[in-house]
Amino acid sequence: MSGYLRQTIHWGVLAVLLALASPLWAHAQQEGTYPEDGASVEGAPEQIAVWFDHGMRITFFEVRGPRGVVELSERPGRDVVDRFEARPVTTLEPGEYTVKWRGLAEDGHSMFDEFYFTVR
Ligand SMILES: [Cu+2]
Repeated sequence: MSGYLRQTIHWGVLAVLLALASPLWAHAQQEGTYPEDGASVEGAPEQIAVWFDHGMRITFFEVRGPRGVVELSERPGRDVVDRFEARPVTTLEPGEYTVKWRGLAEDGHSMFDEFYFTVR
C-alpha cells in the first residue's frame, strides 16, 4: 500500500469517526428560560432559570433590573448542568430585567445568550 493511499484511508476513517461522534459533541442550545424571553409577569418571580439540551458549565449569570445588578442566592459553579436557576435575594420590584449568561458547552464551545422579562 502506498503511503498516499494509507494516509487517505486514515483521513477517511477519521471522517467517519467524527461523523459518528458528532451527536455526542452536539452544540448545546438554550431550550428555555424562566421567565420566558419577552414575558411580562404579574408579581416578582421567585427564581430565574435557563435550561439547555446538553450539559453546560455556566461561568457567568447576571440579572439586571431598574436598580442595576440583582443580588442572587446562587452563583455559577464548576458543575456541568442542564438547568441553572438562581433566586433573587430580595423581591424583584416592577420593571424591566435583562438576564445574561455565559457558559462552556460539553463540546468545548463558549456559549452566551440573554433574555428579557418585565415584572408588572
Ligand atoms: Cu458547540
